[in-house]
Amino acid sequence: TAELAWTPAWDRADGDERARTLFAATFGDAPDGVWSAPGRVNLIGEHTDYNGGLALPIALPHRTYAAVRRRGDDVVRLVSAQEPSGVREVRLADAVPGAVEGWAAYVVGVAWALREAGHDVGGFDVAIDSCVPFGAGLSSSAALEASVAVALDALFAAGLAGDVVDGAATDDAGRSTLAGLCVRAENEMAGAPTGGMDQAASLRARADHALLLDCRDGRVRHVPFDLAAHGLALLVVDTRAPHSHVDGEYAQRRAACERAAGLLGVGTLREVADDPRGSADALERLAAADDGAVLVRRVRHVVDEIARVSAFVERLDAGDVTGVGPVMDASHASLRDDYEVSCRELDVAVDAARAAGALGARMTGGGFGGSAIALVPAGAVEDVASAVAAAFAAADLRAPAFAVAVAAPPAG
Ligand code: GAF
Repeated sequence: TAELAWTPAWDRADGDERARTLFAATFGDAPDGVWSAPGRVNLIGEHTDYNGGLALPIALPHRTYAAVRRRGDDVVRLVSAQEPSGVREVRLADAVPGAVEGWAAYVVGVAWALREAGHDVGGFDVAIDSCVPFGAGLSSSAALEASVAVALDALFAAGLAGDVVDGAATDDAGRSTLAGLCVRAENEMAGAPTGGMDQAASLRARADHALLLDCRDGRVRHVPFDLAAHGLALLVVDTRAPHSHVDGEYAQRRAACERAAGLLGVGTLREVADDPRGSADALERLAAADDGAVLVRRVRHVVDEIARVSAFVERLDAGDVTGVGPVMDASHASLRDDYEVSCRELDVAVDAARAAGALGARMTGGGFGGSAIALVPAGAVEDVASAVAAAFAAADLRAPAFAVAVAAPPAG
C-alpha cells in the first residue's frame, strides 16, 4: 500500500524560527517578535454560529506563525512562505473593503478593523509561515487573522489579547472583542460571509478543553477534553477536495437561514431551537413558502444540530466519551441530507472510517470539501487512516492527508 501522508504540527520553537528566518531574509534585521495562532476542528455544531447557536471547536496544535516588526509609517509589507507571489505592500490609508486582494486582505483587514475600533495601529512588516494546511477546512484564514491580531495588539498596545498561561488566555473578554474584529476583517475586507466560530476557537480556546461557544451572546465554557485519558484519539482526514467559503454555496446557506428567520419573525434560528414545541410548528409554517421544502431541511438541520451540541457536551460531562460517537454520526447525516454541504470525498471518508472501527465520524467546518474527523481507539489511528486512504484509492479520489488533533493552546 502507498505511504500515508501525515501533516504534523510544528514544534513551537521550530515555527518561531521559520517565521524569523523568513522575516530576516525578506526585510533584513530581526522582527520585534513572533506571534502564532492555531487552526481548529469543530467537534460538533456546524453551520450554527451565524444562527446564534452553539458550537464546540478545539484549537489544533497546527499554527500560523507571524514574525512582525512595527514601522514608523502607515505601510504594511507582507510576505508568506505559502505564497510564491513575493512581497506585497499596502498603505493603510488605502486599505478599505474591496481594495486589497487575496491573502493580504486577511492581514491588512485585521489592522483595518483595529483602526476602525479606534486603536492607533500603524504600519508593520510581517513574515508568515504556517503548518495549518491551506484550504483544508481547518481555519487557516482564522489562524492567519488571529496571529496578526495578537501581534498588533502587543505592538500597538491595544490591550485586548492579554497573556496565555498554562494553555489558557488570561483576558477572555478582550479576546472576544479581538475575535469580533477578526470577523470584520474576514467579512468586510476578505469578503467571506463566515460566522465567528473559527476566530473564537483560535483566540479563546484552552489547551485540553473544547470550547463550548454560545453564539447568541458570545459566552464560552471550557469543557475538559482529553481523549488520550480515555484511550481514544481524534483523526483528521483532509480530503484535499477543493473548497472555498468566498464562493456562493456558503453564502446561500446563510441567506436561506436568514430568510427562514425572517418568515418566522425571529431574530435568529436559535429562538426556534430554544422552543422545542414551537419548532415543529415553525417547520410547518415554512413548508408553505415557495422554497419551503429547502427551508424546512435547512432549519431542521440548524435546530437539531444545536440540540446535538448540548447532547455531546452532556456526554462529555458525564465521562461518556465513546457516547459522543453516534452524535457525530447524526451530525454528518444531517449536514449531508438536510443542509447539503457534504461531498463525495467527505462521505467516503466518514463511511470508511466507521467501517474501520471509528466510534463516530463527521465532516467538520463549512463543508464542500475540507476535512472530516473520526473518533477512534488510540491504537487504531494508523489502521483507520489506511482504510480511509484505501477507500479513496478505490473510489479514484486524490489521496487524502491525515493529522491527529489534540486540544491545543490559543493564539499568543
Ligand atoms: C466555516 C465558517 F468560517 C464558520 O463561521 C462556520 O460557519 C463553519 O464554516 C460551519 O460551521 O468554518
